[in-house]
Amino acid sequence: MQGNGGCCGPNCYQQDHKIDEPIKVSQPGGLFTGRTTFKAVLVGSSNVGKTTLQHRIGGTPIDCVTSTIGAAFYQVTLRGAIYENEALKMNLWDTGGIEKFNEFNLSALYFRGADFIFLVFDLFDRKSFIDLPLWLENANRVDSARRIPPYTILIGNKTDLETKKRERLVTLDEAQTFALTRGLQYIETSAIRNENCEEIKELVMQHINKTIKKEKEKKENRAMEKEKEKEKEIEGSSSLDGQKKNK
Ligand SMILES: Nc1nc2c(ncn2[C@@H]2O[C@H](COP(=O)(O)OP(=O)(O)O)[C@@H](O)[C@H]2O)c(=O)[nH]1
Ligand SMILES: [Mg+2]
Repeated sequence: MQGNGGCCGPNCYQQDHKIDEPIKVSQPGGLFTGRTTFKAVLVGSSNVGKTTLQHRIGGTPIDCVTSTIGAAFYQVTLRGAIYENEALKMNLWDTGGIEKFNEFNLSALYFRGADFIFLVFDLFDRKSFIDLPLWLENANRVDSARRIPPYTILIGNKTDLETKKRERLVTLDEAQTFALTRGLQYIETSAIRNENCEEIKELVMQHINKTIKKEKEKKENRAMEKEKEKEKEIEGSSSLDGQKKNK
């Protein structure tokens, strides 16, 4: 999955960052337990700050293989992982700018198996907020058959532009209501000033930890139910034995 020199697209920084070890990319989607790699995709209108956010979140850039869909991803290490000895990785995909020409129509390959969607809008570009449902529709349309829907974090970007003289064009209340009614997590950032960008990773970690915990509880409950059923069966058969002996 690594780059091999000169074939990289506009988002490739391979020359600047040398990758020494082959990077394992495990299959995304499905249960979180036992997984070490997760997939996240940046979505939203052009110019809202997706690429800047990707750079802020950081990681090792990986490219080339993705040139067919005009996208690139960074492999980000997640700290505070639930597995003590194993670092979790998040492959964070950027659109590579194709949303400019292909609005609300990012390819299925881009979304396939995404565990997280970072849905970005610009607090000073009203249209980028109005268009959010169309981006959500795009994401759901291409991957509607999946069992576990991706966890979506709505990101209102460019908080730094707010001054006494210049008011934001999307209020906090509006954005929070939008997120709440659709079950999304909401966060505001300034990618340019690197404010609140680390918190996105924290939200991701929190969700991973929560999901793994839930999966564990579910598994334990199922095991307990099986145990109870077994006990019932044994009780049933031993009372039958007793009846036979009494005869
Ligand atoms: N003031 C401000 N500008 C930003 C911020 N994030 C990105 N930009 C600028 O917005 C423009 C578009 O950013 P870019 O990351 O390319 O957006 P994309 O098209 O969504 O990938 C660039 O000029 C960035 O420097 C931010 O938080 N604050
Ligand atoms: Mg971009």
